Parts: sequence; structure tokens; C-alpha cells
Amino acid sequence: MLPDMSRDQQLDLLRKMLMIRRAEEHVVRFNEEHEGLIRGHFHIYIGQEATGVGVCAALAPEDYLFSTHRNHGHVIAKGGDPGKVLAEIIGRETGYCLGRGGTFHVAAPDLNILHTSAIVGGSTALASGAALAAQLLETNAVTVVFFGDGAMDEGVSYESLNMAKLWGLPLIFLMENNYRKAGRVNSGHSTDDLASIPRALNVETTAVDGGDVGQVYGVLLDLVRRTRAGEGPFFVEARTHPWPGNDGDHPELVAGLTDINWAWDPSPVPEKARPWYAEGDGILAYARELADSEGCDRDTIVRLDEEVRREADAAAQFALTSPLPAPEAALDYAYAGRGD
Ligand SMILES: Cc1ncc(C[n+]2csc(CCOP(=O)(O)OP(=O)(O)O)c2C)c(N)n1
Ligand SMILES: [Mg+2]
Repeated sequence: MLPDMSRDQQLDLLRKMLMIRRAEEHVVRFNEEHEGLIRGHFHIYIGQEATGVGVCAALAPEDYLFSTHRNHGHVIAKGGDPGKVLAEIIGRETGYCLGRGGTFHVAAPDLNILHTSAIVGGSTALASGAALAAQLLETNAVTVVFFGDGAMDEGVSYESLNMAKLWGLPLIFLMENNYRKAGRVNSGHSTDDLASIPRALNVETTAVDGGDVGQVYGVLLDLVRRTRAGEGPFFVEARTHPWPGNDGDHPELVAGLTDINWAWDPSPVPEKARPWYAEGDGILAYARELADSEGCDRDTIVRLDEEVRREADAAAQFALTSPLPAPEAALDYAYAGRGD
């Protein structure tokens, strides 16, 4: 379903989704091609771009966003600079958190992404605090907190849902249900319907196809409006189509770099990944839909992708050539104040 907006705005959604894909393809290659460049583990957002971009398109710049261990895509979707995101992922001084956050904690206060917690469920409480502040200060800002289905077995999620409902906070709980925990199929839940939990707390819930950017945008536009009008909180379950590259211990480009032409002919995709690219990839589906619509065509989409690829390549180069923070600056920003 094409989102109800101008053609330029529709193309801008595709541009953002492609930017997340292209930037994260670089992240996987950072890991594969440069040993030790990414310190520790990392997670990527490939396959869930339609959700992040659809949600952020419905937000105003002053709205708050909280994220998880899969934050890279959310930051770019809210308008983040891919160069600064990639630089942060590899701990460079030019990154959003001056290299102190790394892949798990990319935050961008200037975009109202105040803090990112990779503690599963942790952001739900932080987001409730931001929403409470907005309510008390009467700023009219809406807060959206992204989390995975795994966060629903953390106690803090229940407390956040409960308090948000009791206090009528301007907060949207956005669960990205990929039916996995960090790639592993093991729900750990005694319910098959995770949305029954917020329903039990009288929080209104809506399910969307997380691979359909138009649908996500349409639903969020309405919920954001209602949240601003004081009707919150709300809970959204975005059902995603898990990307097969996330199935192993580390993300892997199981089909190589995405070729935009697979939108029209997925036959060159390696067999084991072909069903996902043919049916599950929200980017290719949206590209197809746009190209089929009046006043647009395949060439426009292919050119847009080429442009995005060049920008993402430049962003990766920027990150790779940026310096690490100086060792003597290790303690800078570690303390908010010394109490004097
Ligand atoms: C409290 C806590 N326990 C365990 C972990 C280790 N861990 C990192 S990601 C993850 C699974 C998260 O699953 P989900 O929330 O569904 O997100 P997904 O990776 O599927 O997007 C776990 C258990 C953690 N970061 N925090
Ligand atoms: Mg999950």
C-alpha cells in the first residue's frame, strides 16, 4: 500500500530504507573484512527497514525515539547522518557519541534520541521517563520506544506499560516482532499472542505488517495524532519478515549486496535466500509498488538506489578514515559533574 503523501515524500521513504540497507551492508563488511574493527558483538536492522522508516515518517523532529541493540536503522530513519552512525559503530571520534557508545548505544540527542540501551527491555523505562517529562512540561512531544518481542519477557516492560497506562503517558510502545531473540527461534513466552499482555493492562493495541512501509506509516500517523491529543499510551505490534542473514552468530550477507533489480527478477538470488528477497523484503516490495504506480518507473528507482549507494560508500569511507578518540580523553564525558 503506497503511503498517502506526495510522490517526493514517497520516494524519500524509499531513499531512507535504502540508506539503512546500504549502510548496514557496510557494517557487515566492516566485520568481515577488517578484523577487530567492530569491538565485540553487533546487530543490524536489515529486513526491518520498513518499520523504522514508516514510524519515523509519522513523527515530528521534536518527538522522542528510544531504541535497542538494533538501533542503527532507527537513528538513520529519524534523520541521522549515516557517516556519523557508521563512525560511532566503529568507535570513532566523529561518531554520534564521539566513539564512546559503539554499535549498541548509538544515540543522537540533537534528533531527540536521548539514549539507547542494549539492555533488553531497558529502553521502555527510559522512554516512559521522557514521556512523563513531556507530559509534565506540556511540550506536546510524543515518545516512541522500539523493542523486540524478547523484551516482553522482561519485568521492566510490564512496569512501563502499567505506569504509562495509569498516568496516560504520551507514549507509543512499538514492538518489532521478528519471532526471534537475537536471531534465535526461542520465544521463551507462555503466550502465543504477545499483544494480549498490553491488552490485559487496557492499553489499546494494533498489529501491522512491519514489512509494509505504507501501512506502518498510515497506522502511526493516526496513533501519533491520538497520542498528541492525550489518548495514549498505545501498543503496536509490527510483524516483521526475519532476514535470513540474521540467523547465525553474526550477521552475514547471505545473498551478497542487495541488487535493486531483484525487485523485478529475484532469480539470481542464491536459492536459500530467494523466498525472502522475493516476498519478505519490504524494500524490494515497495520499490516494485512505486515503479508500478503512475508517474514513476523502474529507471527512477534504479537511479535513486545508485545515488544512495554512492552516499553510503562515502559515509563508510568517512567512518573508516576518522580517528579514534585520543587515549588521554578516555575519561572525558564519563561523569556528568564532580559535585563542586
Ligand atoms: C537484560 C538482557 N538480557 C540478555 C541480553 C542479551 N541479548 C541481547 S539481544 C537479545 C535478544 C533480544 O530479542 P528481541 O528483543 O526479540 O530482539 P531481536 O534481537 O529479535 O531484534 C538478548 C537476550 C541483553 N542485552 N539484555
Ligand atoms: Mg525478536
